[in-house]
Amino acid sequence: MSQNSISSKEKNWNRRQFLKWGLAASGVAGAAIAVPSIAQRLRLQPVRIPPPPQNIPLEGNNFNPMTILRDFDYGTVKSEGGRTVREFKVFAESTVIQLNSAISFISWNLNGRVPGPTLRATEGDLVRIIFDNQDGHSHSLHFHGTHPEAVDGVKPVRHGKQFVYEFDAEPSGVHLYHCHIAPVTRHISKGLYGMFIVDPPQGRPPADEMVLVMGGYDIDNDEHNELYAFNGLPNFYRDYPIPIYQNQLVRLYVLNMIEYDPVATFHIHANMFRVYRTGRNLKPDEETDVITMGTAERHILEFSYPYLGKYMFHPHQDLIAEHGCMGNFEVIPT
Ligand SMILES: [Cu+2]
Repeated sequence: MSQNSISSKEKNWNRRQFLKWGLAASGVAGAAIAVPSIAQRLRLQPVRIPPPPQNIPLEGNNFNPMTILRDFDYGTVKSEGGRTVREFKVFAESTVIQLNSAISFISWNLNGRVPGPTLRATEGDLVRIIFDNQDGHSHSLHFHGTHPEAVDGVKPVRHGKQFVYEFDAEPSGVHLYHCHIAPVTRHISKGLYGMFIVDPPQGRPPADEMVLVMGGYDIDNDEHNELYAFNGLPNFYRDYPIPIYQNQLVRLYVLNMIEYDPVATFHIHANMFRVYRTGRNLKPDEETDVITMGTAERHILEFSYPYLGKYMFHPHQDLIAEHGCMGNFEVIPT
């Protein structure tokens, strides 16, 4: 959208946001010419999502992190007693994941992928998760958010059994679910976790939305991680950068599910992001370029890239990054 087509009202609003978010760090002189580019960043253009790269070799895996990235499971929608019900089917099983050319790993996972499906509802919906444990071990699904004890998911669901978790989707924000059977460290690090997004009733502004879940793999059962990954496979987005369009608002739902390490940070190169902590607010809490997350912490991060090129993202504990938690955005022209 050209500068001329932005109304004066929008210009004023953009300027207020611009000042509020402290984006004028480059100085007053920069602010005068920066307004149109900030306006571009502020959703005044339609959302454009690049087509995913084709012909990515799966190396023997039956899931693709490039698909997981923008894959949201809204469930089967029904209306019961005048309210919206979202029914999700989740099954646990064991599968071998090829973590790299040398290391294969027996994962315990949900719906055949690590992380499990990104379940998504709107605040106030009734969610019904039909959990089918097809794995040889007992597992459960424990959701974060507000719900009664009976569906808190700490009781084992034995091999071959089903359990139905049903509760109101609340509160809005970005949450998670994971197996809660002891030792939880092992059940989680084997791959039994996923994201649970509860959208606010009014929604969020249009954006290129994507999910990044950080996980660790304890290959030799020594309670230390030897490998790490975004969305299941180490170094996948390092080797296959995520395409995003220049000046397109990106909304990143990021979750730290790394066991055995107390915290992981998340950092993007050559840019800043706005942080919506736990996705609980429609206004940003801060702007930064690195955020620290303990295990199970999650946030919404928003940003857009003004310059073309390839930019890294990774935890700034570089040991974690160097062992698989490394990726790139490829900023391409619209
Ligand atoms: Cu389990």
